[in-house]
Amino acid sequence: MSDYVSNITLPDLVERINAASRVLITTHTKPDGDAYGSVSALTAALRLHKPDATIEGWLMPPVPAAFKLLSGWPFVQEYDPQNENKLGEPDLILVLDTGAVPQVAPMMPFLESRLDRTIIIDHHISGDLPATHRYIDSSAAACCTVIADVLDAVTGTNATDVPCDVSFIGASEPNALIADGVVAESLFVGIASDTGWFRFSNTTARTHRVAARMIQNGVDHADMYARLEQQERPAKLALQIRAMTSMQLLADSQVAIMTLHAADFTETGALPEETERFVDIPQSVSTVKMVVLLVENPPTAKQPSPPIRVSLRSKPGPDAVNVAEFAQPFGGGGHARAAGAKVHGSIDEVSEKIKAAIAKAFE
Ligand SMILES: [Mn+2]
Repeated sequence: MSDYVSNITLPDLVERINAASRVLITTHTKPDGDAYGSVSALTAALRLHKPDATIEGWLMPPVPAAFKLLSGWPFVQEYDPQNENKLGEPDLILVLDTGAVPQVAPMMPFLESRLDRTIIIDHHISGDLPATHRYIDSSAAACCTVIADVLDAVTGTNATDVPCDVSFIGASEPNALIADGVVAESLFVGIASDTGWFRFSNTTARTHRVAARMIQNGVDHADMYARLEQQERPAKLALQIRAMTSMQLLADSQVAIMTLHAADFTETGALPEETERFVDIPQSVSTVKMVVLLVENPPTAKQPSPPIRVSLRSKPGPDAVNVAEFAQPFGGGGHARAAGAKVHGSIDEVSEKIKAAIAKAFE
């Protein structure tokens, strides 16, 4: 949607936040670090700033276990239609890090009748949630960067869009809500998470300036990395070894394909969701343009013969492969650089079909 832009100014947004007495803050399903950080930072900060108001932060489950060990977790709660009543009637609803109806689907019955008092605060480029007000900054790497601006505006601090002058940043701190340790840690989680720890192309000088303020306020970035990114189970590593062992290079080493069988899960004790990021590993090989992971999920009572899960990735750049197009004949889809499909049949049958498609695409 091309009209997914702000229709209120930052001072308007601040005025509405200051005027509200029952505020509900929420975000998208499957909350990531930016969703968690935005909700916990804003909830904790507004409780400090508006001690007489009721401020609630809701995250839709499932919430990754690592977030529950962070300092912002006690400030939020897991969404349950039951706690809609406990809050009382909110006079302001802030939807953070999304403006897309499918991403807030479980809450739509609640939101639908309250769109007049709902404000989206987001950094994405599209959205279709018909909330009356939007504050959108698509140049921000993370919604947490936008939240930092909002908190500075709430307190009258002017620290974000200034030249990189650390003495200025330090001087501004006494007035800033982000001087609070919980707020600083939460905002850092969101910024680190949405920028791939400052590696992705969305990372700018502004991103680093905001993150620098968090570090200045006591965030230990190495400790945060360990707590967020080094939390896997040994079973996942055992499964990763099997995925690596299965790897074949095809089409003059332009494609890497890995295959995991149901037995690989039962024998290692790993879970189907623990294949996350395996597709990134073969991309370290210079010639590899595309990575395919084929997964035969173990059968469950609910799904006695689950489909084969096909995950596809392409490196960016001039040699990029459109993996969404590749997935289409298999009934799949996704993004140009990350796509997938679920294909019925035995793993050997699906593997043969995928390999034939690879040979054709790279001939
Ligand atoms: Mn985000």
